[in-house]
Amino acid sequence: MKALILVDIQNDFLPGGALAVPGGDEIVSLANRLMEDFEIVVATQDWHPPDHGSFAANHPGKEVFESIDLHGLPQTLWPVHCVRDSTGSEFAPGLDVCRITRVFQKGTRSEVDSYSGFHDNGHRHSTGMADWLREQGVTQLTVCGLATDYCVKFTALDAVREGFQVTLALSACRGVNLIAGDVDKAVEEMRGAGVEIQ
Ligand code: VGL
Ligand code: ZN
Repeated sequence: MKALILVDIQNDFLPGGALAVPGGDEIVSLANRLMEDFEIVVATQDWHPPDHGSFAANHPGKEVFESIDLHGLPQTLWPVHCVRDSTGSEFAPGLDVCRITRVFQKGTRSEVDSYSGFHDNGHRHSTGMADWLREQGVTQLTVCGLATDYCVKFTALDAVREGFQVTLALSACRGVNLIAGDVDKAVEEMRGAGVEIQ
């Protein structure tokens, strides 16, 4: 059984959003088309409390995109984004949400960020997504969404670690490219880990 994972296709990651990913809106129609090929579609949502440790605003004197140590883990500081239950955290307009079988929310604990849809960045807490997928008999996963160099990458890498056969639908992904070349590096990292790049 195969499943599609839609990673963080949320308002704040679209142009005009708090943490806009260039071209993020372009993948909505592509994701809708992909969903037609899958019986099981799971979606992740970045879902932060207002006091989340990844927000620069919660670290007086620190700037957006600076890197800090957050309880022992390196953390890039982001603009306030995807605050739970806010407009910014809602799925992108036009996304065919009625085709989504299950939603998994991540980044819900203030003290640790979660780029992957499976685990937090410290690999201490699971979202339950891997077990749920296995319960459905899923062995193959296709991943698409935002952002290629953060949440898509870490979700795909964790999926491999969890034992799934993983394909990246690259045309239905967009990245942040904080540093030029980040997206290409992320794709090569995924390929090196055994992700099939499509
Ligand atoms: C993401 C940075 C911070 C993502 C989420 O969805 O890729 N990036 N939070
Ligand atoms: Zn986030």
